[in-house]
Amino acid sequence: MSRSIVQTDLSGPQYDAWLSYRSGSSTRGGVAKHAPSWIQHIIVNEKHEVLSTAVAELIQGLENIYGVKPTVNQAQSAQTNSDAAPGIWLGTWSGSSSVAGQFSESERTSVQGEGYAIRFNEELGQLAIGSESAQGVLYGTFHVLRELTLTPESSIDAEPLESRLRYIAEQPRNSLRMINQWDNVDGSIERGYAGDSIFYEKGEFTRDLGRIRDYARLLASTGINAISINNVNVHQRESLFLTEHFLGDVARVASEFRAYGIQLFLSVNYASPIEIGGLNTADPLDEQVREWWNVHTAKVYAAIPDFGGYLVKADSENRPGPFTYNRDHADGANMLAEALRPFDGVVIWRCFVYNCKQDWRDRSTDRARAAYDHFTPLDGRFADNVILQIKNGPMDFQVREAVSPLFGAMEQTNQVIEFQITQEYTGQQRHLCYLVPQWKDVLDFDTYAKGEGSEIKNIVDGSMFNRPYSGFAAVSNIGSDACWTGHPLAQANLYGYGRLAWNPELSAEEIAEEWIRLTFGHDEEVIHTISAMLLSSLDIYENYTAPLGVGWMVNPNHHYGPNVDGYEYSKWGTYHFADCEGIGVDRTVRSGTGYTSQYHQQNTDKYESLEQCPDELILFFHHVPYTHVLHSGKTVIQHIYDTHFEGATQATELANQWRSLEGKIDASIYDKVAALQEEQAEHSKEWRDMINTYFYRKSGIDDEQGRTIY
Ligand code: GCV
Repeated sequence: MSRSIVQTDLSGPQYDAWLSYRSGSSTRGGVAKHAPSWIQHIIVNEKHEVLSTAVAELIQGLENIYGVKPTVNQAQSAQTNSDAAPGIWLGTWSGSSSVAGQFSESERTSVQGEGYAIRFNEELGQLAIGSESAQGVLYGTFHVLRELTLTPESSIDAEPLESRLRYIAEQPRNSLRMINQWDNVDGSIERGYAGDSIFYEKGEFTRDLGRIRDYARLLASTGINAISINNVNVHQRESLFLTEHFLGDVARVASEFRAYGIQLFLSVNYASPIEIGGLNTADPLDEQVREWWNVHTAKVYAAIPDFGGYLVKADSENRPGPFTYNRDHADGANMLAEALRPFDGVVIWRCFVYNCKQDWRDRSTDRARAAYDHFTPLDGRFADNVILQIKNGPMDFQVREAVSPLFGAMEQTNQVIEFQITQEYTGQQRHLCYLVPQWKDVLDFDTYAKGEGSEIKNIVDGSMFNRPYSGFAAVSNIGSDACWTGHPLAQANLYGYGRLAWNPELSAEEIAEEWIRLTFGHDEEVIHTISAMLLSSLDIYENYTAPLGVGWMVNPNHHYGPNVDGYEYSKWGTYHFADCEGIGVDRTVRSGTGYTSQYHQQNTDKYESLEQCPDELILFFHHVPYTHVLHSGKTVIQHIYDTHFEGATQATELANQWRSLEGKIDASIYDKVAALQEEQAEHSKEWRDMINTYFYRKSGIDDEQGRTIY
């Protein structure tokens, strides 16, 4: 039976993902006898769409976990429910005195907005889930369901469930927790590796809103509260999303997400006034252009009163932008901000702006420098409702690159960090690559913007510079595939992203274990094996692909598979500069592009110095001979050989680890992952051999261990 609330053809554990709740029930024989009495009644005394969602989720979850369908007393006056009645009480502070009464005033004020508090009152047999907002109640509800699923049968006796729920209070660390879809209206997904779009088909919006709603519940269960539903590369037809032609469809999708507390955004084409408005300019200072945006924005809000705002990719990779009119990005963003302000909307303006028509002979232009050079001079000029969206690194979502120096460089500007959940450069959901450890490294990076302790997580949560808007955005990895993400274990990245956006202090290990238990249950061997696979996967992928932070080395356009010189002589600015003497990009101030100076002093010093630069980024910052000795004691060339042999061996081990779980995992998931791990093991050998042979021929230096290099 599908766990989905709405009817859909898709069903089963792949589709249900971490919301199957079957891990709780599968360990129970005679489920109902373990159901505590308080789960049998749900009491809610307010009418609110999101509270109704919370109730529906509770019913579905409890039924799956305990085999008992709770009764619901909904939207009745408080008098008809005795305040002493046992059950699960849901409500907001202002709407439900019964729920509010379970918490002290200081407990209530300690959780604001989307934060929530949970209390189990043993005497009354009541579980109260309360918040200032309906969204908060929904998040609290998902927390309770998670807790119920995460409590294995064996530990229920040891630690009663009720004591785990005695008092919980959570507050999201980031106000914006956003997903970006790169879906096109023709049904394709730019950099999508899990089937077609669930939003569009053949130039129109899908009629299958059920699948969209199921996506909304997955996202909301991890704490996501915003989504942009179309590709940042906005083509002609998607530009029409702002018009009557499509606004009804956009509004229908918005209402699916609204039910789960998720606000809808659109990516917009900067040149819309020309492309669909009939004007001959998109100059941000032109009165007609400004008026065009004002009028169209008002129409969007007429259709969707709680619309979030616009996401914009401008002057980037051949997309139009204010540069055409000799205006800067503050002029462009502020024009849209003005149109959105009356409705409390925001502009999310991407900083992925660089010269994509470079010449490899030109050693002074450095793509890594571009975002900082373009945007830092504009600090203080952006309207309050503009947020800059900055990729985690200065290049483009490589398996290893430095962190963007823009974080901490613009004290008067709202910033969100952009991650890529879709695995464009990290194996395209054909290879296993759990990305949470990479994101953690970035978030924990100390920028020194205000001295020691100025980690990126404290900048993007808005606290360091006291910014009104802050948070996370990430490119989604889902599509129409039955398991959503192509590789079933890639669900862990979507789950992990949401959990980290809510609480960046969670560890990669904690998130992995939580996801495994929710998805696969509590068998210790399953948990141990999958956890080991996930946690080693990023290093393994790095081992057999581009070495030491230099990046790329992929086939052009589709970006899958090895091609060392694939981008070396092209215009994209993604060079490794390998010759017979050495390899790497000199980004030092002393002799290179000067990129290292974009960091605060402590980091500039670290990266500028060959001695201090960490091994894993040495080729990102320095051009060195193959005989350069790393901190590890190995030469660069020997490191390349060793990691590539090791990486391919490790990829084979991943396949073996998975095979050891046969019979312990749902067969459809088992088979799918087994096939993918075999493929990864094969493809890692191709990477190994292409890279090793290339550098053997370039350097003429033998492998110390005399292994086969073709
Ligand atoms: C949506 C990279 C990707 C593009 C993507 C771009 C971006 O260049 O290859 O597909 O475009 O990043 O982030 O805008």
